[in-house]
Amino acid sequence: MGQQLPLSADLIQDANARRTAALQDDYDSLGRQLRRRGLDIQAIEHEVAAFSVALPSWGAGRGGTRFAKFPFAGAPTNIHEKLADCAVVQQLCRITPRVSPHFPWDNTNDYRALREQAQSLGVGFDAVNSNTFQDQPGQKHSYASGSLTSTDRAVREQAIEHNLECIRIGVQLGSTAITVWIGDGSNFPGQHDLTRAFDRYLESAARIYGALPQGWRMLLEHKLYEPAFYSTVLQDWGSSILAAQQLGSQAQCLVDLGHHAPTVNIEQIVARLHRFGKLGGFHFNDSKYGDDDLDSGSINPHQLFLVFNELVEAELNPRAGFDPAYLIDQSHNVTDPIESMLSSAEAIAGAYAKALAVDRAALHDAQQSNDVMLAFQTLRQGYRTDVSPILANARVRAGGAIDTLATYRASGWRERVARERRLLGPGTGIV
Ligand code: PSV
Ligand code: MN
Repeated sequence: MGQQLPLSADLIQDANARRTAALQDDYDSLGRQLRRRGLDIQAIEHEVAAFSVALPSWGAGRGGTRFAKFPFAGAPTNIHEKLADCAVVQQLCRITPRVSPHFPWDNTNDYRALREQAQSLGVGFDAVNSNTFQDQPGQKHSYASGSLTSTDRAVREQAIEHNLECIRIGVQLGSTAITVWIGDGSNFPGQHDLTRAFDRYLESAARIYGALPQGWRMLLEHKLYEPAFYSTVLQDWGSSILAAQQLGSQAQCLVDLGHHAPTVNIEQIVARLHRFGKLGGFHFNDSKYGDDDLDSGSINPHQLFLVFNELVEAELNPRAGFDPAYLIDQSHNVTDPIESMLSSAEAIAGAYAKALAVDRAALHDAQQSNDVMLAFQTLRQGYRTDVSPILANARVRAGGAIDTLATYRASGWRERVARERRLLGPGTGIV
């Protein structure tokens, strides 16, 4: 099947033509600046061009909060329309070539056809996500008292079977990983036997792990709290790595940036997980208080940079199985989700480019000689670098837009699909 990308290539080219001279000017100036620091702009651009982050199918819609969901004209109403919106993001920014589906939200009756549709739109599929944190219409057993960790064997079996079904769908879509996040936990002290609940998690997770096809990974996602507010069964990276170690080499830990207490040093968690070969992937978002919903890099871009600083170190010192799956996971409440995903992809790639703009040799020397201020300033110099010309140049070379937001708005995509798609009503939010 041939490719039929959602936006016209001429539109992108015309929009770029008006901005090419300014970009070249900025790129040359940054190149000179980096050269004075002993860094090669083309080498950094090369790394950035090889970088990609997946899009969440659920991020194409307005996730809302637990209080409300505000509908907007042209919102996608099914996985096919979500794919089309994600393809718009990819066509403009060229670093989001995969979509991560979530089941049963993205259920459809022909996954072969879905895969073909994705291919023709210029995208593929990333990790599949299971959902045992909600009851579905017609479901036999409720997850009100837990899923993989329920005290009721029949509930656990149902939750396990759903995960196995996700793997089977994933095989058809060309995925090679399943991300398992459960909402299981307790709201009252005494409600759960904390040890036995974790035992049941390990037992259920082992059944899912046992069904992994060759070359697949199982990514375990921990979360401090919510929807359970006293304890969650997989609450932190400690529980996560213990489970991943017990399950085996195909199990790794997934770090969702919003799933930690506000002052936790996430970059150090990244370093620890990597040290033991258990850093499986990321869900990128940002958080001001305790949410996991805000756009990546919108609140604490410095933290994002420090995470990527550890990832660049990890690339230089890879451990067996190091191949982190990067995914945006955020809930867009008030923006056009395409605009949020474009902005987030840029923030994430930008944090990576800034980490690449650190003079590593100088940093390591300063660390080794305990020159505290020089180490700090060397790192800070990378963070201060305006890497946007590198990102824009990499986009253009791959066929994307210099100014993704302006080009998207000029395309009239949302207005066009608003005429074609049925309007979703207001609703309650997602987790
Ligand atoms: C839970 O808060 C989470 O981060 C998990 O990754 C879910 O699958 C996702 O959000 C979507 O609700
Ligand atoms: Mn997540």
